[in-house]
Amino acid sequence: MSSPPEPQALPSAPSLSFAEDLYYAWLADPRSVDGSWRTYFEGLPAAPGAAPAPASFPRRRPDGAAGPQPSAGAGGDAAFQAKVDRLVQAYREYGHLRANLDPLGLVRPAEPFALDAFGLGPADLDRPCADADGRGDRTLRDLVARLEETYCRTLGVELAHMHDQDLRGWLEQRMERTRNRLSLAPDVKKLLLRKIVEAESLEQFLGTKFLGAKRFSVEGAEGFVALLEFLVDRAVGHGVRNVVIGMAHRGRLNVLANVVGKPLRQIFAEFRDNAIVNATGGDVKYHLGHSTDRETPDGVLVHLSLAFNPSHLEWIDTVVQGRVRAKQDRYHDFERVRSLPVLVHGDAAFAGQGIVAEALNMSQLEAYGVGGTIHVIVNNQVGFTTSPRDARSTTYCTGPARMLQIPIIHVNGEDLEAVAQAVLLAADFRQRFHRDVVIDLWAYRRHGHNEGDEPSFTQPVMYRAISKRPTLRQLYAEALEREGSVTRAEVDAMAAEYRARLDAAYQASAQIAVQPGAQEAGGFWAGIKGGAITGPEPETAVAEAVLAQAAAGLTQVPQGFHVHPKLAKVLEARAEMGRGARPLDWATAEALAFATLALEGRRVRLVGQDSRRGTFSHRHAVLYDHQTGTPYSPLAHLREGQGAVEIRDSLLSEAAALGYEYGYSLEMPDALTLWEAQFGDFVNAAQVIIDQFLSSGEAKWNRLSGLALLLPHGMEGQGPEHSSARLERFLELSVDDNWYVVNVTTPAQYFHALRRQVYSPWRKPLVVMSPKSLLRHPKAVSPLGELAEARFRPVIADPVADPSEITRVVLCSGKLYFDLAAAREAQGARHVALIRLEQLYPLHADDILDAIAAFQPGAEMVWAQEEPSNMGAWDYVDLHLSPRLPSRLDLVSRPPSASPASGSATRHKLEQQQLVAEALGDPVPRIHRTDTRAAAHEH
Ligand SMILES: Cc1ncc(C[n+]2csc(CCOP(=O)(O)OP(=O)(O)O)c2C)c(N)n1
Ligand SMILES: [Mg+2]
Repeated sequence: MSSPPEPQALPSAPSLSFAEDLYYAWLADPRSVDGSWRTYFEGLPAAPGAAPAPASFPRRRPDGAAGPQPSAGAGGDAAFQAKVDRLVQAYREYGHLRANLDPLGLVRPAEPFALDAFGLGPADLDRPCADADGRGDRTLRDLVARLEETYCRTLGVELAHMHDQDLRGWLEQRMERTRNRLSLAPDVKKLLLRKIVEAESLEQFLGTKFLGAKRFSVEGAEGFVALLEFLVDRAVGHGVRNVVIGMAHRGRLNVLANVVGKPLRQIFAEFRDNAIVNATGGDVKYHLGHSTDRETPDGVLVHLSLAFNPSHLEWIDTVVQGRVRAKQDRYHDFERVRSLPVLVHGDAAFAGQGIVAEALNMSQLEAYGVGGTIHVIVNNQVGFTTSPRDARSTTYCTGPARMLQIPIIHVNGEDLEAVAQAVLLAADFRQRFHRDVVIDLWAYRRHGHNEGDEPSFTQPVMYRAISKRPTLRQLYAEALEREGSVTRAEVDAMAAEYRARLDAAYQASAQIAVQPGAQEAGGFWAGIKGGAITGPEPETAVAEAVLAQAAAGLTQVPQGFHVHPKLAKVLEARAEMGRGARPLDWATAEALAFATLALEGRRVRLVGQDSRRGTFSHRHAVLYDHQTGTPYSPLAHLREGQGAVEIRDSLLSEAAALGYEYGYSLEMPDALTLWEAQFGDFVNAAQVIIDQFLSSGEAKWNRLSGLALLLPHGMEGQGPEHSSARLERFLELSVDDNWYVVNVTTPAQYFHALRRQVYSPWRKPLVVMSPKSLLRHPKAVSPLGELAEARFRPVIADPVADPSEITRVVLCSGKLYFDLAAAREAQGARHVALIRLEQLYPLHADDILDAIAAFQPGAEMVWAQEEPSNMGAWDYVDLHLSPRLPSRLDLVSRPPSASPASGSATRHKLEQQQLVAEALGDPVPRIHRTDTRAAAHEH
């Protein structure tokens, strides 16, 4: 099938949108375009003397005027042409419903369009007409044939949801001019066949050598492996040099072996389970990732990574996107065209998991753009045992993607030329428009969900059809043989050659031990490590002169920038703090942490809900011109050549947003990456990212992240959902130095904790129970000197005047300290010492013991927390610290509760007063029971 001839060569090689703009300018006034373009447009095959036929919908025009009205076609009959235009539009919008997509033939295409529904009849077929693009087919019959081929063969493209006419027009032109078909050269066909042979052979080999082992075979969708290979090739042709792939279980081993190039012997060793007992637990083979540099046939090097991922379907999506963003930032890929995220989805997962919609919604946001993600859905028309009718309410599994101005390309996975066209369209669209694109590859699943599963219990009809279906390798090899592109002997040789590789690798695999993927070393990873954290706290102090420079920068705005009158005072106060004229508050210490890192050339990225201003209106890291609304961030303009500082508001998501920053941090071990929750309470909307990635990523995959989580935490009478970041859950997951959990009490401590993320050799996530009331608490301040001299202190001892007076030691953490200190002062309770556990994990028990060593051995010991006894740090402290203390540790807390806090501010106050009094040993009558340990045990 050849494409229609071009009318004549374009005068130069412009971008299509430029040409389109010129075209509309020419329509409005032919003299407005220069001579060669005028000649070109005049030569377009429209009716002589008439303007070229218009699009069947009003296109966006440069001057904003309405599009041209339906005009006479070649036959000079405007009414007829209008009917033709409607027919064209129907093909464009609904043609995909008629495409033959299901290789099993069980999902039938819709009925052909009836000409009479458009007021047309058979007699019209031989009438001359113009198509909607003004390029002209000779007759309606020609036009219909072209539209049938374009939209209704084995490729169906959804674009009716696209109202951006520039994008849509480009797609329509691309598809209609090529009839949506790519004629493949014989060597490309052979390459695709080779991939299919490899895909099938690997699965069959695994199936026989490791009988009954789960491998989540790609069989039934082998075309996917060819698709991915072709996609990488096409992307490289567009200048892409980094491809990061995120995908679930199905076909993963095949992608690892046959696309990403993980050595087969390593994969077989994992099947043999030659595990060596190592410190970390590792992961199952079909979750492991791999990276490699591959050379394309043209000699171009491309870096391919398949991300490690958990079972949780779709939760890898934004992790991959965050990684790609970081690569783009690091390599100054400002157009975001040299690194490409490819996300591979299952049909049930794409339709079902809400994080997909979150990820799609992020795609055009400045904070998150990656220049477009290419999504590929391996649509085997079933999810475990669940049929599409029970898995989604949308026509296609791609329903959620219709929210974007992007094409959704449905393709029959057994027609490899259509698959190749789908890839071409997708890659070209992404590179040109920097938007996502979706390929829905229709296929089937030859076996059950896994290889031990019986699929005919639930899908008997489908599996009868599958059992009769020849494999894609058979079908494609036969087709190529028939057309003479390949001989039977060549196919046999391909298979034999690959089989020999499989056999050799299998032999070699017996001697290989399985180890978790090695963490990267060298380059920006040099000196960075995982594992046990040892030694003293790293140097994080900053010379006063640098602090002064940083502080001065924080308050600078460009000439003519109108600072909000109220913020002018805030900036002035910050300047004073920077000069040491008044103590530092929380926001200024944070800004100084960011600024000093930036001055030292480090990158800082903070994204969270309303983080630019700060939920509690304390940060003001980005200022808005009071007259124009233009944003300006002094942090980003401290000096030439500083590290980039990017502080952005996130979309209203926790799951996708946190996953994204985690991904970013994986690629930026030399930067400070932070994510902030609105209130810490909402972080549980991202629990999967915490459980599956942050806490366990090092143990499972040896992947290191230094992401900092800012989770506003603390009881201030704001109710059950504005009080608790669920400290207890983080502590429950704390083991093997997998992260830091802090609940610090001073701005200086916060400053050092943030800088430690970059200057410690250990790269670990940091969970900050960040404060709300302390942001403005007059006592929660630090002298500038604490930034210039000290370093992070996991424990803050109490420098009481006379240690021998102490009969009661209260251990606490976070903001409660200030309530206790105020009450102690008010009561003149000189017998009470307050020791602050600034870092709960890793717990520095020795420092705590040092802090109490000076006191009398028989002193009472209390753990005081604001949280109910079944929450907060109590269980953790009791388990890990109590056994090491010289005397019994008692608990003072709120009583156990299903909800973190009361809805009544009054009750909160009463509870807090009682709690504080009891912590200090004041035997006040209580409204509630306080022997909460006993109470907890009674239940
Ligand atoms: C978040 C999540 N929920 C449930 C599961 C269990 N699960 C594993 S595979 C699967 C079906 C997936 O179907 P689909 O997305 O169509 O992929 P396929 O297996 O068909 O390739 C389910 C429900 C999971 N892995 N992740
Ligand atoms: Mg499926």
